[in-house]
Amino acid sequence: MLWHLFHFTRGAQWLTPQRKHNAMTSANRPSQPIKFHRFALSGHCHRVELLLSLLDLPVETIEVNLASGAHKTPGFLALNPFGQLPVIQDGDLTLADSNAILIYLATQYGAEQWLPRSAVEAAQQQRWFSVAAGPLTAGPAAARRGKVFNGPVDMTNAQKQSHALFAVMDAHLRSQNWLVGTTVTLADLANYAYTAHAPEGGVSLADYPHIRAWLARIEALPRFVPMFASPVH
Ligand SMILES: N[C@@H](CCC(=O)N[C@@H](CS)C(=O)NCC(=O)O)C(=O)O
Repeated sequence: MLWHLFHFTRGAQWLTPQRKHNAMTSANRPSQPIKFHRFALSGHCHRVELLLSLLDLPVETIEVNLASGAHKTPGFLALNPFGQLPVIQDGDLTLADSNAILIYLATQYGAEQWLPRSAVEAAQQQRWFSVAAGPLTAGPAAARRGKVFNGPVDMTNAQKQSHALFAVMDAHLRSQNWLVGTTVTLADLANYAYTAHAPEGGVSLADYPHIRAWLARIEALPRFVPMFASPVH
């Protein structure tokens, strides 16, 4: 509790009064906890965990062990035929895909302030979702999968793609605090975990001061929760 209060006061400077209010209370609450199927070391899952926490929504977390193939069992494939995490179940709704889940939660639970309003900013947010599903996954997430999970990854290529992406992101964040517009949006949450944990894949963030400052701004948000850190070597 004290930890949350500390983060609330540290991060509140980035929020408008309405956002400060909504960061602590949701206009609309689910009648029962949202079931959240996840793997704790997955950055795709972390972005959902982060928004669930920022919105202070009730959650029942269901751990799915990727290592044992639990995501390819008939029971799990009935939830997501693509056999991937994360998945949420909210009442009668079953929904997969991390970025789709972010949009759903923000829209459904009265947290539109996380969504850009203008056509241009909505499009820019979508562009950063595409970055999260594209180069962020092919670069930093793949390099981390190779190092942390010994996955079959072309490390040279993944690390090279990571630095190409981070050079663009760092230049973008030189002149603005957030990826889209002037306040934090879902675009920032979608790109957070695999960027923050890139060093676990042998991709240093030392040359990207604007990215590091942006990560710190996200970590200062009220009710921020980190992803479990893996060793860097
Ligand atoms: N587009 C999906 C990708 C999710 C994804 O790649 N999840 C990984 C965990 S980080 C997974 O379930 N991998 C298992 C597999 O693809 O077999 C999303 O954004 O949710």
